[in-house]
Order: sequence, then C-alpha cells, then structure tokens
Amino acid sequence: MAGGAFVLPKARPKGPPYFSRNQVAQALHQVAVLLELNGANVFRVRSYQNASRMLGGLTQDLGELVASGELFELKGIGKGLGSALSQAIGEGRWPDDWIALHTDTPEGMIEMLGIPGLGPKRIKIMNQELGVDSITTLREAAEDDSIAGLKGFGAKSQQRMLDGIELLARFRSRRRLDIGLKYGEAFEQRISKIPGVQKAQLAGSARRRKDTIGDLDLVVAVDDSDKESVSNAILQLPGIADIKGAGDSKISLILDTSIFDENFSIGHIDTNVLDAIGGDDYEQLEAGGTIDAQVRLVSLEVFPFTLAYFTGSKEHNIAMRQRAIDRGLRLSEFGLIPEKDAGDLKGMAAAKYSLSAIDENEIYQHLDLDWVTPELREDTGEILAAQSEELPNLIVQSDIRGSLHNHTTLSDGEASLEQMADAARKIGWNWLGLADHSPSLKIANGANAEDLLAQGELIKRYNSEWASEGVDFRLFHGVESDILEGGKLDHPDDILSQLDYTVASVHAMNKWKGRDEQTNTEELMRCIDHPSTTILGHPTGRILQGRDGYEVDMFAIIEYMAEYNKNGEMKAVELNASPYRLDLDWRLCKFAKTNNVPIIINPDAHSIRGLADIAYGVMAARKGWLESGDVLNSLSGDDLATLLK
Ligand code: DGT
Ligand code: CA
Ligand code: ZN
Repeated sequence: MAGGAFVLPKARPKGPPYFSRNQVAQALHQVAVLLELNGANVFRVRSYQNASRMLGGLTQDLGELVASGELFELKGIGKGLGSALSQAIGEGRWPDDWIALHTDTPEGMIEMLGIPGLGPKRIKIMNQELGVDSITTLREAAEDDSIAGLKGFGAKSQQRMLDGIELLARFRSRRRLDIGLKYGEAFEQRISKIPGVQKAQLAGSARRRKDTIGDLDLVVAVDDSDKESVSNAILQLPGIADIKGAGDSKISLILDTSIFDENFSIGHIDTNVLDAIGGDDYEQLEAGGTIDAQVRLVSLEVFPFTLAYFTGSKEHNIAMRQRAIDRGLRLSEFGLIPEKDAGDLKGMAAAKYSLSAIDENEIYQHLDLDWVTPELREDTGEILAAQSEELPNLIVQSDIRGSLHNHTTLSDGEASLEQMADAARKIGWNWLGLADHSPSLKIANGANAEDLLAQGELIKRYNSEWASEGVDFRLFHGVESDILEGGKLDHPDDILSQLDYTVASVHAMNKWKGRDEQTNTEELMRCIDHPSTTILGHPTGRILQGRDGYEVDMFAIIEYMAEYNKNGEMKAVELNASPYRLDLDWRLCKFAKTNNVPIIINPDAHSIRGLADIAYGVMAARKGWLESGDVLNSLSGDDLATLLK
C-alpha cells in the first residue's frame, strides 16, 4: 500500500542488531494500534504503547541490551515482550503473532488508520455500528450523514473525517519540496557510495525545485559490466519499503523513512500551519510516509542526455526537441542524433550516432543555447532567453543579508529576541527584522501595544550598542499585523507609525475562504492603502498539501502595489520561505519583478532553526526568475533603513 507503510519494518541485511531502536519503537506502536483496532484489552494495548515510548527514548545500544540480558530488567518489559524483542533484534524475525496481526487485520481497516485525526478506537466503533471497513465506505457513510448520528461523534467530527480523507489523498500523491528533497538527497548519497557508480544525480521535479514533488527520479552512470552488481546493491539499500519493478536499466521503488541515518523529525511548526496539515497526527503521518522513486542506469556517455530528459519539465523537453528537429537533430533520453544518420534506427541503436556531450552544457550548446539552470526549465520563456544570452543572473543564498518576518517569544516564537539576533549574526546576516503577531491573533499570543513598544526600546538599545562597537548588524522593528474587517490594521496608527515597518497578513482563513475573489481582492487593496503597510505577508494563505489559499486576484494586487512603488511609496510582497507555504507562488514572482514590485523573502521563523527555511525561499525565488536586485534581502542595513523611512 503506497503511502501507508503500516507494515513491520524489514530487517537490515547485516545484524544483529537487525532492527534500529526507531524501528522497534515503530513496530511496538503498530502492534498496539492493531490490538486496539481488534478490540484487545486496554492494559495489553497500553503495555505495548508504553514499551514503544520507553524504547524510543532509550540511549543505550539495543544489541548490547539484548546480548547482556539487561533488556529484561527495563521497566515495562515483561518476560513475553522481552523474549519477543530479543528474537527480533537478535535473529531478525518479528514474533508470529505480530505478523498475524498485520496480515489478519483487513486492509481497509489499516488504511483508515492513515487518516489524520482518526484513531483505532473510533474506527472500531464505526466498523461495529455501521459496517465501515475502508476509506471508501467511510467516505460514503460520512457523505450520507450517518456518522454524525453515532454516539460521541457529531457533525463536526464527521466533517473532520472528510477533511482528513482529502488530506491523506493529497499527502500520498505529492510531497512538499523539503520532504521530497530530504528523501532524494539521502537516496542520491547512498547510491553514490556504491562501488561501480560513476555518477548519481537527482533529476525530475526535485531538481527543478517545484514546491511539491510527485516522485523522485534518479539518473545513475555505470559501466555495462557493473550494471548488475550496482542494481543489486541499490535493491539492498536501507529505506526501500517495496520494489515495484527492477529491469535492466530501470528500477522502480518505494522509499520510507528508514533511508535516513537520523530519526526522522519535523521540528517546530507553528499552530496555524500545523492545523492545516493534520494537527498532532502530522508527525506520525510523515514518520510513516513513503515516496516513489525511479532509478535509471545508463552509461557515462549517455548520462547527460538522460539527466536532461528526466529533469524535464515535459514542456521544456518538448520545446527542446522541436528546436533539435529544426536543426535536423533528434533529441531523446539517449542522445542528440543527426536525423540523416539515425534513419529508421531507434533507442540505443540510433544513439551510436549521437553528437557527444560531456555534460548538459554541451547539449544546450549544440542547440545554440546557454545552459538553462534546472529551476527555469518550465517553458516559460527560458529558451528564448537562453538563445539571446538574456537568462537572469539568479539570486543565490549568499546574496541574502537579512529578512523581515520573524517571531520571538513576544508572540508565538520559541526563541528570545537576543537568541534570534544571535542566530542571524551567526548565519552571516547584517540585519534581522522582528515582526511578532498583533493582539487579534490570540492563538499566536499576539502582543499588545505596550509590550510591542517595549520591544522597540530594547531594539534601539541593542542597535546603538552594536553601532558603537562597530558591529555591522542591526535589528529592524516591525509587527505582523492581522488584516481586520475592511482591510484595517490591528494597532492604532500612532503605534504603527513608531515601527520601522508592518507586515500585513490574513489569518482569519475561514472568513476569507468563505468570500468571493472580488471582495477579498478589494479588502487587500484597502489594507495596502494604509500608509503603514509595508509588506503583504503570505499573500494567499495557502498551506501546501494542506489547504488552498483564499480566492484573490494576485495579478490585480501586484499591479495595485506597482502604482504605489511608481509613486515612490514602497510596498513589497512577501515570498514566505516556509516550505509549508512558499507563498507568493513562484509563477507570480516574475510578474512582480516585471512590475517593479519589490519582493522580500521571509522565513517566518518561529525558532532559530526556522531561519534556515530561507533556503526554500531562495529556491522558489530562483524558480521565479528573481535576481538579487529584485529582493529587499540583498540590501545593506543602511540602504534598507533609508528605504523604510
Ligand atoms: P512530478 O514527479 O510529478 O513531481 O514531476 P516530474 O517533472 O518529476 O515528472 P515525472 O516524474 O513524470 O517525469 C520526469 C521527467 O521525465 C519529466 O519532468 C520530463 C520527462 N518526461 C516524462 N514523461 C514525458 C513525456 O511524455 N514527454 C517528455 N518529453 N518528457 C517526459
Ligand atoms: Ca518525478
Ligand atoms: Zn502569519
């Protein structure tokens, strides 16, 4: 079952220990859930759950605990569980009754466990009362309104189940860029280390840095004589949940989180985002997640062609192929072949006659083009630009000198102002803007005016200290103001005017999603009109793989902001760098750029670690054709201060 991964972890090839601590904890958790689903006694369920938690938090080596027999002395590990675990860890075999539990529980029941917000207890009740035994029958029951009537359920929880079903379907079909890249890079590294592998590179949408990834595509260069051993070695790698097909030059796999050396963790997510992607169940969903991967094995001479082909996009490939045809050439995953030589030959037989290319650059050269960076390969004008030497000089992360939308403990951030400033200096930034939430946003602990102004005093003090010490670092003082009814901001004007800037953002998603495009667009325009509004934060409110944004005409909004900029009043649009948002969408970046609306890439950091999300913002900015001059992030502290005045 793709995406569910509710299976007992596979033993690693070399042991003991045959299973990691993480895998054992996962197996115990699954057994507990299945027992509960099958109506087992609550004490029994609890003992597995406790053992899972206890072992998961252990620091000692599991193999040693088994070898020395100390395992049996751990609290909560009785004789039965102790010998079951010893067998698994020492011999690589899960106990028969655990296996039976997995094979005997109907697949549809297990499938339902994947729905965020739905646990075994409720599944069991719905199964007994309504005969629900799969996601399909669950959806039918919910749409019939039969679940709402069950004791202890209600209309709200029925709706939450429908939302959960949709969330799960999205989760399984595509994954966010950060997650896709994590898997892809781990897989690429593992393959690179296999003897005989000359090159291994991630292609597809991950290499193009799309905001979500369907499946991973990897291209591997290997001599014909090593093909078999390399492909066998790939099939033995940790993290392979299933093999869908293994041919001579193509392997299709399903990867799971055991591909990672470290335990899989997702870090701090702010409540607003978490709610949209499954709430407390989200971490479990990711930890049990999978992603499909296709590996292509080719010779070193063919590698650049195969890499270019599987990097795509399909639209870019089609345009490239047409360009080749115009030059009497045939472009394929195997080569760039003069039509007169290829004749009726196909595939590798034709590829013998290919023009040579040691890398992608030479393929583009053969077609009279500059090399196009993968992010731009979407057929949105890159070929024309590559032909006339007009490709943009895309922004890189080292161009970034600061960002303006970050939170501290004054609202819902995890780190203090001092810690955030320190972290920003450590990553080499020259400035950092703090924009904590405003009072209306109660769930994010929005700060009142008095506390906000006190934060401002503190910032002034630090800034003058740094200035007198000759430190090229400063803080800017802003606020993330909620956008209220009629496009109003959330603090009185005399408070806002004391700040360096205001990030205006919509958070009342239910209200905004319940309205039409025109109303929303106009309300945003009213907010942009406010003289204190400097930046439009996460402009559509979308959460990738979670919820769509509210309806809004972003083209009209950007054009509206362009008017202000033309008249010398700076209005910038945020590219929220959180991989959960990437909002402004990359497709709109180019539009903002051509309209001379400045863009600010903001990590919306709620912790020190959150600052690192800037990397995803830079990826999206590159995909959106942005150069360093198009973003406020590349300004010096002095220049930004002047601009904000
Ligand atoms: P994804 O996986 O949905 O996130 O998106 P991609 O772009 O990775 O697409 P995928 O995995 O279906 O195929 C990888 C690349 O292979 C794709 O970007 C371009 C190339 N490709 C696949 N199918 C076709 C096709 O029918 N025609 C052409 N010209 N190229 C194709
Ligand atoms: Ca793909
Ligand atoms: Zn926000």
